[in-house]
Amino acid sequence: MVSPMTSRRVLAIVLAGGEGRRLLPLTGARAKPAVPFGGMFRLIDFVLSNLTNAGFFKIAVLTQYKSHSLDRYITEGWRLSPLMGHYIAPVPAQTQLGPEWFSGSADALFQNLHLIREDLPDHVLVFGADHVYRMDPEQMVAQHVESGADVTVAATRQPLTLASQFGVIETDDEGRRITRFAEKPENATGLRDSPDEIYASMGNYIFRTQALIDAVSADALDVASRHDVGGNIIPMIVNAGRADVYDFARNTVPGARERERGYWRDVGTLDAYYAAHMDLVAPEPTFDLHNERWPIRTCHDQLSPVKFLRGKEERAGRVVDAIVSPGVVVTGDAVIQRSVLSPRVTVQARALVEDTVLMENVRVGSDAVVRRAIVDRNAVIPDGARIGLDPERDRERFMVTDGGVVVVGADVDWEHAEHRRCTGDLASLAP
Ligand code: ADQ
Repeated sequence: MVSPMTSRRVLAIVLAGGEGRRLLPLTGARAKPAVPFGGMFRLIDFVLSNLTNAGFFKIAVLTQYKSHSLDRYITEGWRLSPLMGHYIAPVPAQTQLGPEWFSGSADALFQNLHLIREDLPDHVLVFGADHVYRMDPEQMVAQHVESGADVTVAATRQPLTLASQFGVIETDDEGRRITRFAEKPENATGLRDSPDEIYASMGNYIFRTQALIDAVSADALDVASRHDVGGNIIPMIVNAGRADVYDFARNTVPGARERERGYWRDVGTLDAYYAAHMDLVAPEPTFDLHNERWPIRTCHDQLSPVKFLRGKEERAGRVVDAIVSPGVVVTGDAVIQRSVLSPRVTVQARALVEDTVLMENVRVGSDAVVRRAIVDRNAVIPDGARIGLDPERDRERFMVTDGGVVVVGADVDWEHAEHRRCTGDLASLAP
């Protein structure tokens, strides 16, 4: 693919093999990039939308962990016309140099160097698949091409308290060249102009092709390496070559409100995942899924329109500050606020759903209360159940995060004993 602004040949590689342990139970049966987000989307939709909106249509998606449904989703949902050489192709692990799975993200790149050699790009975009944001990658490519750096790393300011979750970047006085890169350091110091913040790598990189080939090939020979892009490849280039930073705060996309500028969320933990959903339903959302000029695309089966039905009492329900997906049915007098309802959710009469994320095909019974919760797909909340009101009782039955969010696993059904094994005595939840 020729970059529209710089006329350079560019290949995009999306790293989508993350296991997402800290998102369990949501990643129990699916890869992290396949985790649903915002009702209609999956996490991988954000990076693929950003790349294709910017005109990058040659994308290899490296998958690994629980990749079956992710591979199918990409193949069926994100298929591009092969005309003009366009493709978005999943590349599962285990298909390349022998039977081993990739041991780390750098190893995944090393095992797929043939993709790069076949395509002969000038530059390779290596982007993560787990983040919620809008970005025009073309603006980063333009800086990278102009500077001649071996690698350019996208970066954003994050709280110092989160330093151990990120690659932390130190730069020269101009704020351009990376002088130090520490992957997930335990003791980081804050920025000079803002001591409570660090400059964090977003896990999105652009490499000069030969610099990438040299770095991952050298890393593959290093038996002590963890074969990790952030942990090994970037520090190697910082020490031996030229690594620059791209300040994400400068990036703009058409149609986005000013308050969305710099919005980027690593939804790697359940609390972060929940908080990013609450950003969507805030009265003035910091991230708005509606933007026809930079759409986030997704793929779904045909779904019926949303239905709001009158209950027996002839009173209508109330839905405010909520995202309601197609196929949802809300019956009489139910109240839904500050919540995200995914496709085919059913909410029965007089139920209260508040500050909650309901995934696909969840059923909330009549008179049930669900508050500050994430409910995974197909779960059935019985009539009159109480979730999110009594932390002690919730902890007996479900996972409750440090931030106090109750997480109800997929396929939970109070009616069927076999599910009690993983979720406790669900039957006792009903009054
Ligand atoms: P992490 O997200 O913790 O930190 P990692 O688990 O390697 O790093 O995931 C990075 C990306 O690579 C994700 O999209 C993941 O799905 C994917 N991935 C991981 N292992 C893979 C494999 N073997 N094959 C294919 N894909 C794989 C990284 C950087 C930090 C940075 C944060 C930002 O290392 O420096 O700050 O991202 O979130």
